[in-house]
Amino acid sequence: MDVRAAVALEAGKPLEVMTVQLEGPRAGEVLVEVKATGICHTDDFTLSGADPEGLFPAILGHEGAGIVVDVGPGVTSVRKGDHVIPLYTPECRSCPSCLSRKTNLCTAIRATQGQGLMPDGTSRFSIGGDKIHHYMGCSTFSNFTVLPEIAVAKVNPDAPFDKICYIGCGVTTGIGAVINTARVEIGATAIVFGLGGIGLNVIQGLRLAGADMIIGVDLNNDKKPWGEKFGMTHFVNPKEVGEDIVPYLVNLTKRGADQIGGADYTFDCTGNTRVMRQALEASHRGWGKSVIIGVAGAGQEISTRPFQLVTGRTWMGTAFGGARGRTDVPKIVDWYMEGKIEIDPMITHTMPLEDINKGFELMHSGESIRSVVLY
Ligand code: NAD
Ligand code: AHE
Ligand code: ZN
Repeated sequence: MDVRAAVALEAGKPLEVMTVQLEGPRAGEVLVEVKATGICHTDDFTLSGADPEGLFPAILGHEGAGIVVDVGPGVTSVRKGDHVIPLYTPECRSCPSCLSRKTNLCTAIRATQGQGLMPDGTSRFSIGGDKIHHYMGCSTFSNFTVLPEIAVAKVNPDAPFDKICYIGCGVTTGIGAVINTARVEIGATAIVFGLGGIGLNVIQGLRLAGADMIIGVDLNNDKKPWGEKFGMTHFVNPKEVGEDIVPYLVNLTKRGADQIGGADYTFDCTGNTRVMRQALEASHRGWGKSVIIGVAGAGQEISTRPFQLVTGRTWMGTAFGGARGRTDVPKIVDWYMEGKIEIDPMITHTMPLEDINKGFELMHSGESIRSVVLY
């Protein structure tokens, strides 16, 4: 069938909206009509050419919501008409990783997904007979896409697509990093570096978990009211501190008789490796946990003095907030429907597919929190 998609033809170039061909679902696959998709910083990262796994031409987008319109042979867990969220971290429930119960990183289809292909090693997208790569197993910058059955979460059909698409990445990543990865407890102190589409969801996750002191760090002062809206108690702009940010933050978090300082939990939501080091070193001696969420470009590495770890800090990372998609995503949609979490105010801009490049510009200028494309 002919579908409308924003195609990444080359690294560093704007997306091109065009008609492309999509083959129907094969065994174990589903055809989804995408109704809405968010634009995540990771789409921009891959489009920039910094992603070691970046392939071109490709149809990017991994934060969508839509309706199943067809299923291939053998599909049993979803049917036509189901409302679903595509999962870039699938949940097969039978691979060694899923069975371990120690990780959400299902390995069933990771190899082909990283090559921009469906699990059988082929692509469903083409233009004039030439292959176009899938992206993160989702390709939601197309009004129709094909996904493996294990990579869709069936959700409440009353939930609005234009809001719950954000649960496909940003909301789940931020809240999940707090709840699943760091396992923050009531009364904790925390520092969140980067108050964008992910960082604000870390902040609302910290509020949900009952953290006491929630410090937000961003170079952009416009992010201060945004952080406060979701539970941030203190804001720090590194450009205005006038000294090394680490001792400043350690001093700000001094508590108790020993007055050592450092936050119980810190989160990098910038993708900047220098910030990742600051986040680790601003965590508390003896027990601080620092979670890397940001994605860094090809060739970049993190470093610190091993003494930072010898003295009890833990450096950890999270993908998709440690969430098991088919199990956890429907629950997060329900939390939204029950008013336990907020999404609406974070979706600052919406646009038709034709204007998708505007969404990337708004991200670059820092004007948007999340832009959502409505089909
Ligand atoms: P965003 O562009 O919306 O937000 C980034 C924020 O960081 C902005 O507010 C910016 O002003 C701030 N910032 C940039 N440099 C900074 C610095 N040196 N110090 C303090 N603040 C700084 O991006 P986003 O959509 O929130 O994504 C954030 C990061 O998380 C990206 O690297 C993205 O690729 C990554 N990500 C990871 C996962 C995962 O599963 N691990 C999921 C989604 C996104
Ligand atoms: N492909 C990149 C890394 C990109 C990356 O880390 N992706 C995250 C999700 S970011 C969502 O916005 C992720 O889930 N990683 C785990 C995985 O298996 O891809 C690289 O460096 O090669
Ligand atoms: Zn994302």
